[in-house]
Amino acid sequence: TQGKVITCKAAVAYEANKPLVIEDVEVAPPQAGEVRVQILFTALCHTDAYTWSGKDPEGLFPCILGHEAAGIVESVGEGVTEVQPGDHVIPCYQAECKECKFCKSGKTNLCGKIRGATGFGVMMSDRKSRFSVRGTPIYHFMGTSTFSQYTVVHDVSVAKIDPKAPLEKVCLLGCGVPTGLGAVWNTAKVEAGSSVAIFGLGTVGLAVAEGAKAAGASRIIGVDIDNRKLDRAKRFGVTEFVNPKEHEKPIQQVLVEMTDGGVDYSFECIGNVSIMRAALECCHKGWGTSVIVGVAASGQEMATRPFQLVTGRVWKGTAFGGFKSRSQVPQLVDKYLKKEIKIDEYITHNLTLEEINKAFELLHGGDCLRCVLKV
Ligand code: NAD
Ligand code: AHE
Ligand code: ZN
Repeated sequence: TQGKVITCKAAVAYEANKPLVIEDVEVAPPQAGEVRVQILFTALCHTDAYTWSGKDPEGLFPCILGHEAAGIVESVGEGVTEVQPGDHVIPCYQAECKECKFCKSGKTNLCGKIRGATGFGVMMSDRKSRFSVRGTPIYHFMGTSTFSQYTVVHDVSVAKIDPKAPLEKVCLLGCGVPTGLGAVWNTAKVEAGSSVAIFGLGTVGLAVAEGAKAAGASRIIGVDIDNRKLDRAKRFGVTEFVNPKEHEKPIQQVLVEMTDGGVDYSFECIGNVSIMRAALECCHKGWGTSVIVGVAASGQEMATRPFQLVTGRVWKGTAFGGFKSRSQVPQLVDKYLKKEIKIDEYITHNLTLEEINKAFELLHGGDCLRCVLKV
């Protein structure tokens, strides 16, 4: 297949909110600096649903969504040295080139090398797509497009992992689990003995709880409007549960009263701008730090009294939990193999690529954390 167009199955999003269509898609060979990957397993993340909803300013249609996956390198383009056919890999929507000013800064995991192309659904070299259906180009998504049996990614967007790792599990290390763990370990840098509040107990919020427990947090307060989240959250380290619907007072006031002035760290894992405000305002005066993880729709803006920051609270955000993707995803795979981090516990459903529309329905159902599709 090397150097040839591959025809395979992929789920194409033709329009916002219209069911995805399983199509025979042509996938062009990788050009210089690109890698063609056979995707074996992909999960769905709420960010896929967000872009599909039409609210993402970078959402382009028709496209192939998907960014939490694992697979095997099928072929590589000219000049690619770090992976070769047969390598087991996780595509990384946050690239790491190790050369750009972002990568060299030591201050961020964001990479600038190809971000200018991925937001436009194309590859960097010729600003074209490698996907087409009956001659019509189909846009890439987040530089990954994993809802396809084969995809083409930039070489700076692929992490080579231990071939012993089960791909049907470690696909989750493409997004949600690292995002939550890293928000705690890299972005907030939670210390032992800290109090933590987590708004939203989906996969990302539960991974925050897991990370906070590992960091030795003394109180881990889960906040969710769905009481069914409670039992599960305890298994991930949540020590107390608050449902804002069961309180008359604003939720920030409830938390401030519970914690003698506020929590040391809070995490917004929903994507709701009024909860982002609550998450900041439930932090302790003088030092409390709030981390925004949730993605809010186009046009949404946050507000708070500047006095909240003047009096020492800190507002931060995180992408992929601050992990440098190519360097650190393989380390997370090793941690899973050593049973130091959970993955299996986040997988509540397993389906096939053909059943992807059902998988999106499950994602909105409340019981589902991650649904892994066999591609
Ligand atoms: P999810 O939908 O599974 O979890 C959200 C949780 O929030 C649910 O349990 C829901 O019941 C709860 N919730 C909804 N409204 C609420 C409210 N008003 N108050 C309290 N709880 C409420 O989603 P997820 O997959 O865990 O992702 C969470 C968010 O993180 C999404 O916005 C996603 O796009 C974003 N995300 C960001 C990054 C990043 O790098 N920054 C990475 C992955 C996901
Ligand atoms: N196009 C979206 C961007 C949404 C966003 O912030 N994405 C996160 C990852 S979410 C993964 O589930 C991210 O990494 N952002 C940094 C980046 O470079 O995109 C919008 O709303 O504009
Ligand atoms: Zn995601």
